[in-house]
Amino acid sequence: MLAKKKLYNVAVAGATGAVGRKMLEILAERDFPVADLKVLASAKSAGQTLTFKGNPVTVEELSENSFAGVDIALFSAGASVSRQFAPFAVKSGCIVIDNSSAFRMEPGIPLVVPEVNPEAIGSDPGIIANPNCSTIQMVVVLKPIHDKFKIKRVVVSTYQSVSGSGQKAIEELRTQTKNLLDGKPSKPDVYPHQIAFNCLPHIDVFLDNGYTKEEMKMVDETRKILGDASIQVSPTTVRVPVFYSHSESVNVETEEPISAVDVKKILSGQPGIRVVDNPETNEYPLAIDGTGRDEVFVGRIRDDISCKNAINFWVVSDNLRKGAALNAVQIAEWLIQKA
Ligand code: NAP
Ligand code: 12T
Repeated sequence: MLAKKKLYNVAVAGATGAVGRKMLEILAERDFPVADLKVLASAKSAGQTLTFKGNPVTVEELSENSFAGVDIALFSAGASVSRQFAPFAVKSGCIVIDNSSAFRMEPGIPLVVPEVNPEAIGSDPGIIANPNCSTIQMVVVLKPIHDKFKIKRVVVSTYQSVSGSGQKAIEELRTQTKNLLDGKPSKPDVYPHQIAFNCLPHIDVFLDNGYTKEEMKMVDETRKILGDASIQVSPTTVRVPVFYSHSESVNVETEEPISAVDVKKILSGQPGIRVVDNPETNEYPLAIDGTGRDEVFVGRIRDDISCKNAINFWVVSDNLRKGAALNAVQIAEWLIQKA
């Protein structure tokens, strides 16, 4: 376990990326007790300057020797980088909080959303995995429902923003939109098709069962986080031309009788959740309202008219914050609180 200290040495691997930059921002805004901060990225960024609490920090190339003296390492440089370097970080005695999909489903590696299953961290973690962004915002809402009504089946469709696929994708939506509005052609690069003015039912790679890897992450990670392999999950993950925040339409069928009225009540008091559900005044969660906020927003909570013991809802959260950087920093906060 982490030794108790006043201040901790922290490293961010992938610090120049969309998630890494957000990690620096959130560490600063929550006043995480940082002694020394190492910002790590690929060789091409070494020497660049990032800002932390108003001070310049120089990017270093990530290497096997980056972690000497580091207490906590936040990784968000992709799965292959995590696979290559996280073991060296652990060997140097630091705790790794990994944002990639590399270790999430490994038995013995905790997969953690602090509002849902902080106990999974245990007493001696080496690597702690941060779940996929789409899974995080869904399980924050599913957990109190599961505890009370026991979930049998979840059918979910996602409306995922381009920031989920990184800095280059944000740029692609911006330039493609501008070019097309200016009547100029614009070739897709990050995505296999035009993303501006379009919806792509394809996130991550296709698997043999016809689902995408992003969809199967939602299936497997939901079961692992909620600790119940019997929960049936059928996702369709869709990329939409939105810059920040993912939205999801979720249908949940439960063992016990459930009603929208009960669910609204139960969700209202939960940490990390904000119910926004006033159809009479056109109030429901919106991607543009969720952006820059920490909570998971839920609305359109209603009984499923087609099925007994089932409800529908709409859930929105900032994928770079709760879906990635904020959740990772909250895990780090849990560690130092327990140290
Ligand atoms: P991004 O904007 O493309 O940033 C990628 C980062 O990784 C950059 O800092 C990049 O450094 C660094 N990097 C790439 N190859 C590297 C290497 N060989 N050695 C060292 N650093 C390297 O992507 P992003 O959106 O921030 O996502 C980063 C990763 O976080 C993703 O691949 C994914 O695994 C994870 N992620 C997780 C969630 C989640 O759901 N929890 C959400 C989004 C992303 P340079 O600038 O030097 O290239
Ligand atoms: N393909 O961390 O493209 O597993 O939005 C997160 C986001 C993978 C992940 C995306 C992805 C992850 C995306």
